[in-house]
Amino acid sequence: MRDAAVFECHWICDHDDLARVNREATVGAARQSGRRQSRAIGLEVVVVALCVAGCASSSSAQSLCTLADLPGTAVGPEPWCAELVPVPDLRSARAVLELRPAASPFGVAVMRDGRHVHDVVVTIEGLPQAATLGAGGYVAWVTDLTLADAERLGSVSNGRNVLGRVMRNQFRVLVTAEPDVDAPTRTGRIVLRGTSPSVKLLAHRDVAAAGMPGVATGAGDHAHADHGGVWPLHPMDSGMPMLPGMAGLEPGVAPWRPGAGVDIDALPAVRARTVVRMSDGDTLRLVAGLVRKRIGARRFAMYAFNGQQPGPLIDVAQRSRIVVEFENRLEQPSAVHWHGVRLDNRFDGAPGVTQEPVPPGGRFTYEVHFPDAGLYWYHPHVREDIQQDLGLYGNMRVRAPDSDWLGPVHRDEVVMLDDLLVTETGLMPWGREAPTHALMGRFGNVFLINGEPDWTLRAAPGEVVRLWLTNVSSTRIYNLSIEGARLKLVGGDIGRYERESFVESVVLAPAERAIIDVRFAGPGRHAITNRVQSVSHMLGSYTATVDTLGAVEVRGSAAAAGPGEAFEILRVRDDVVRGFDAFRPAFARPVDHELILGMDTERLSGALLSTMLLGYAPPVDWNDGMPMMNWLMTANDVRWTLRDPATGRENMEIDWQFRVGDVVKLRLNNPATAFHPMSHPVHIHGQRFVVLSRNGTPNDNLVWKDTVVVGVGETVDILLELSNPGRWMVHCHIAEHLGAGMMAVLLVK
Ligand SMILES: [Cu+2]
Repeated sequence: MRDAAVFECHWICDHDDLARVNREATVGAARQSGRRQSRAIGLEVVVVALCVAGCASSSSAQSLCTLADLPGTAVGPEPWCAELVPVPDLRSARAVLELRPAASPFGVAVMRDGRHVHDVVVTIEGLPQAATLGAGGYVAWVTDLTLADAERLGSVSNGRNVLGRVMRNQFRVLVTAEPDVDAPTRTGRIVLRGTSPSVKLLAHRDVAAAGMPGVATGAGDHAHADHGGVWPLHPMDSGMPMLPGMAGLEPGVAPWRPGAGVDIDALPAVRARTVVRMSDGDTLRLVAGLVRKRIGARRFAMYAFNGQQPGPLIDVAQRSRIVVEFENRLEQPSAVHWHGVRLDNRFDGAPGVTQEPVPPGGRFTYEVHFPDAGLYWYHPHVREDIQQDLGLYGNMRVRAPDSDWLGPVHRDEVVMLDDLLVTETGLMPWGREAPTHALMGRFGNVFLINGEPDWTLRAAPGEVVRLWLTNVSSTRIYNLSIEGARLKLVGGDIGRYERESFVESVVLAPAERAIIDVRFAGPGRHAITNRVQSVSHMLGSYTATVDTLGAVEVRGSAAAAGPGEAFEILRVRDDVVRGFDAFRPAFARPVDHELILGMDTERLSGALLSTMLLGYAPPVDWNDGMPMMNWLMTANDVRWTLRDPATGRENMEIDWQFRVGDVVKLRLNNPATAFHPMSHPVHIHGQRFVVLSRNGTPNDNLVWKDTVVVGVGETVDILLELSNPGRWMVHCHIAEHLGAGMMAVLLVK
């Protein structure tokens, strides 16, 4: 079983270190972006202020958020920290609010409806004895923005106060002097008050559109008509207004759709996925080509493997080796990457790193071996923003020798989650020369489960179905739940969790996997939903949003009892726990390497930089809160970066070298001070890692992973086992960020 002392030690030794590193990263990022700003728009004053705040000494080393020397300056990473200001006659008092993400097996703690779950810490100094104000003591409250709906957080005093849990989008925190310190309702005078960082979601509408990316279109004169089409209007969410100056703009690349000049009726109709059960040594022919697909009343030319969306489900036994003869019948070069599989480097399918791209009409033979049981997937590693989005994705399910590896269920369903961006006139075109949507990634407006817009699962009352989930979207993070069903989380990217847990929703970032057992109760039709709190950067507001992904029809006679009884038991997987034991001594080791996630702003105009500076970045991007700006920005306009702070090198300039057998601690730092900070799902090829901590809070339920989402203002420490020799990519799995340069290579000798 797990050694609590190791975690305790890890927690304590990491915490001081983390507060320091976070401040340094903040300062570093401010300095770096500051150099660029100064050249572009001369905002030295802002930079100096940021640096002073970042350099301020900590009065509470245990906290991420610190009482700064100057009032009104930054007190820590923006989405997690805010200042509480005193009322005028108590100027000596100061306080800082810290929101700590609650523990979650997904790393992102949200309610079923998408509200983030925070543990609140308030650090206070300089409050006078309550009696001097005629009060019995001080109490902290959380209220809505109008000060109504006050909810008691707890009594507080000078020092660090760990308070209750808050699940609100935007809120205020008050400290009052109460006659009765145990009072359940607020009657005393306010002494300190502040707002959640999310209140800073300022309206962009006040900013002129002069600095927008993109090029102006002439009325009726479409500059790119020769390239097979024109840019249609970008679909907009209702309630997501467009800036006045943006209506006449389009991205600075040509629009592109597949199948130009091809008669759509001559294309084969897309087929449903088949299961291909393969034994050691078997060969699969895998052909990427065009298909005709119908969604609603419309038909589109799309891509598919072997004519199927998703591509064939490869079902293999652990430790087997298969041969895949890939043929590219697309209009563009391609290659196949075997995501999460610790295979031989030369078959990793990373063009420019492990192989040349396969030209149209070309072939490549892959040998894939499967050392780990679990759920994996394959997709092209060339223009993922186009090829993966058009339907080139499929799963591999790797069976463990132990038939009871995951426990009994009635049956299994392998489920791929996707979203597709569709306009009035067809699929929204992609950028020919470079990806569009380079800011936030391309969010779709039609949801697909296993390629279908109206996927329906049939189940019996009491049935337990194991869902093997993969998120194949370009950028969308899901918060999935199923009405009328209970969910038990058993597995993640690479195998099982140490401990099974009941969850009310499943958070899945691009390329992540989850294995959940779902128990259905009474008969009826139940929606499979994605529930999030959507942000509008234009309005500065949050909206509860429910996307319906599919449905479950529960009917017929009740399912056999056995799996239903097993469902109620939460098992601790001792063999998984023991498997981590060899690595536990390394959990507390110093950080070996660090990557800072950010954006290079060299190519941006000064006016655009100034609009970005005003925004608030939520810790996780659940929706496209600025669809026009996002669409117009291409990978020619922005460059996303992984930066090694030790050398200053970025992306493909990074040349880290390791030896097989090395176990290294890698720190992924996503400073809130970056320009347009955004959550990034970071993927490492051909190896496995375990998430140790987020902002210093240790992970208490381990699972091997290959992809981890790093929220804005977050520092995620991972322990990376380098078991597999070769040149391996590390990159953001948002297709448009990868297309905008956010990648590096690790050499393992
Ligand atoms: Cu990214």
